[in-house]
Amino acid sequence: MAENLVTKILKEHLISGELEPGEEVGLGIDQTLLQDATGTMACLQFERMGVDRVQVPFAVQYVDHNIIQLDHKNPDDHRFLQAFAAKYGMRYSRPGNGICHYLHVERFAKPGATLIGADSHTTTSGAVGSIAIGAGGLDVALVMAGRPFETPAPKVVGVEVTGEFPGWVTPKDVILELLRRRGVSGGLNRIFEFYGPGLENIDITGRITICNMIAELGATTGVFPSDDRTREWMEAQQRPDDFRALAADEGADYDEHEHVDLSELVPLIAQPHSPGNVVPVEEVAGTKAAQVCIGSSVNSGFEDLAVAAAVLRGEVVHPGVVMTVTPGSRQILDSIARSGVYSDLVRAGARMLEPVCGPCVGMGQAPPSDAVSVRTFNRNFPGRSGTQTDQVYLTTPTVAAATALRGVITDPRDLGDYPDLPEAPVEPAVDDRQILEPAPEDEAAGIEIPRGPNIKPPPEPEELPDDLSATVTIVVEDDVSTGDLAPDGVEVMSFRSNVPEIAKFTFRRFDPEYHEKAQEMAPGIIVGGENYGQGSSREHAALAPLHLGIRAVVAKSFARIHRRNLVSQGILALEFEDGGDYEKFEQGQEWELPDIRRRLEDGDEKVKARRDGEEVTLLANLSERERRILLDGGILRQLRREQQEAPATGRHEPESAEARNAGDRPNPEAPRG
Ligand code: MIC
Repeated sequence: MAENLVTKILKEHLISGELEPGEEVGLGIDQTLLQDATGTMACLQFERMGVDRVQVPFAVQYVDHNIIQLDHKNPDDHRFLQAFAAKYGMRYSRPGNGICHYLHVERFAKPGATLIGADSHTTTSGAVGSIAIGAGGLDVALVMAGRPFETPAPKVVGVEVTGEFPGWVTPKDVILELLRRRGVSGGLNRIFEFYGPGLENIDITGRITICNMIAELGATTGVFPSDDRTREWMEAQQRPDDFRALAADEGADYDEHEHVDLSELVPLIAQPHSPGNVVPVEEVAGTKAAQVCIGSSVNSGFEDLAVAAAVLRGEVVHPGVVMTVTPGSRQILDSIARSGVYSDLVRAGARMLEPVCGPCVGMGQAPPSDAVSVRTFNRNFPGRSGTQTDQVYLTTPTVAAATALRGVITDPRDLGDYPDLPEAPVEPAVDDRQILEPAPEDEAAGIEIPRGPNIKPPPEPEELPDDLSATVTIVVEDDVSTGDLAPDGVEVMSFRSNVPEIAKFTFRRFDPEYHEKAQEMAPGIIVGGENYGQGSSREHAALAPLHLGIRAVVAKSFARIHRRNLVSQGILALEFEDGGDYEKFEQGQEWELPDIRRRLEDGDEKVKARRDGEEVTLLANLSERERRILLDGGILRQLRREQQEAPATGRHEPESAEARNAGDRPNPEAPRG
C-alpha cells in the first residue's frame, strides 16, 4: 500500500502498539532536546531515575529562554545545567548561541530521525524531515533514561501545497492560513505532512516557521519531505552525510486532507489573544502600533531579517514605534552582519537583540500598557509579553516591517514592488565551539553539580485514594493556556526550578489569591472548558497545581501535552461526558469521586462524580499505561516501586540505545514518484 512519510518514519521507530489513530504506541527515540526553562525540572526528575548516563543516541541541553540575569537565579540554573550535561552525557549550547529550535535544525536535526523535546515547538525540526514532538520534562527525562516515548498514534493530515507565493506573501501565511481554517485545537492528535509541487517554493527557513507553529494547532507535529531544499541546507551546514531523501509514496493515503494554493494566499495576521484568531491584514490595517518585534524561534532566519532590512533600508522606524530584531542563532547573526542586513536595521533604528527567545516569552521588551505590539512570533496569549493589558498581533516579517515604517498595521502590498534582497553569504559560518561536548564517561562520576538556593526538589503526589473527595478551587473558560497556570515573563520564569515559589503565580490573572485559596481548599479540583492547557509543554502548569493540592482536573477537552503532564504527575485528567455538566460545577463545592481507584483498575471508561444528590458522568479517556501511572501516584512513584521490586539491580534498567536501535525496522527511504 502506498504509504505516507509519517507512517514510514513511525514504523521504523515503532517499539510497541499498532499505528492505528488513538492507539497508544511506544516509539524509539534518536534525539532529545531540553532548554533551560524546562530543563532543570527535567534533570532533577532524571536524577531520581537512577541512571548514570543519558541513554538516547544524542541529547542536547540548550540555554535560550531564562536569559535575563536580574539576580542569581537564572545563572545558577545555567551553571547547574552545564555541569549536569557534562556529567550525564548531553551536549550543552551556551547562552547566546541561539534559540534551541533554530539551532537544532541547523546543527543536529536529521531526515527520518525521531526527536522528543521539552518544549512544544520542538516540532520545528520537522522542517528537515524529522518526526519531532514536544513533551513535558518528566516524559523527556524518561526517554533520556532509555524508555520509549509513549503517545497515542496520530491521524495524518496530508497538506498538498501548490502554486507560487505572490509578492509580500510568505511561508508564515501558510501556517496562519491553516490556523484560520482549523483554530487552535484543529490539529489535536494529528501530524501534518506537507507534499506537492509548491514545496519547491518554500525554503528551509520557511519550513521552520510552518513546523514551529504547527504546535499552535494543538498538533502532535508537522513534517516536510526531505528533498533538494533539504540537501542544500545540509550541505550548507556541512552535514551532507546527514541527508537522506525521504518522501511519501506516490498516491499515499492520508486520514484527512488540506490543500493550500500559495498563489491564492494574502498577507494574514492573528489578532489578540489567540494564534487562531486570524484575519487578512487588510481587515485591521490602520491600527496604531507601539511596538514591532521581528525574530524569535519563528521568522528569525536570514531571509526573514533580510526582507525587513530591505523595507527599512534608508528609512527610519516610525516615531510612534519601538522595533526589536532577534536573529535565531549566532550563525544568522554572523550572516546578517556580513551581508549588511544588520547595519540596514541598525541605521533604521531597530534595537538588535541577542539570539535568544527574548520578548516572545516576556523576557524583556514588554510593550506599554494597552498598546498594540505587532510581532512575528508564535503565541499571543494574554499577558505573555509581560504586560497584562497587552494587545499582541502575530504576523509575517513583511507586514511587521511595513508596520514599523508606517506606525500603523500595514498591508505590505501598499508599499509597491517586492524589494530586492541581499544574497545570504554563500557559506554560513558553521562554528560549533559554543556547543560543549559532555565529559568522557570515566570523568563524569567526579563532576559535582552546583545547586543554587533557588533549585528545589520537584513535588511528588500522594497515592490515589479509594474514594476521592475534593473541592472545586476554580472554574475557568475555554482555551485557558499553560501561561495562566505558570505565567511567562522574567519574574515568574526565574522560579522554574522552584515549584513552591512558581505556584504562587498560578491563575493570578483570574484571581491573585488563588494559590492561598487552593491550599485552604485542598484536596482540590480545577474545572476547565475546551482545549484546557493549550500552548506550551511546561510541566510547571501541572507541578504548581500539584503543589497546591490539586488531585483532579475535569475539563470539556484537553490539549495533548498538558493532559499528559497532569497524568505523569499523578493528577486525574477527566472529561465531561456531557459538556453541559460544566455549568453544574462552582467554586467551593465539594464533589466525590466514589470508588475511583477500583474504577481505574477495572479499566472503566466512565466514572461518577457526586454531590448533594447530583450525579454527573465523567470520561476517563486514559490508556492502560496512564491508568497504571495514576494508580501508582505519578511516574516517579511508579519508578520507585519498580526499583523496589527489582532488588537484584536496585535500580531501573533502561533499555540501552543499542538494543533499542537494533532490530529489523523497514527503511522509510522510498522516494515519492
Ligand atoms: C513557549 O513558547 O511557550 C515556550 C516558552 O517555549 C514553552 C516552553 C516553556 O514554557 O519553557 C513551550 O513552547 O513549550
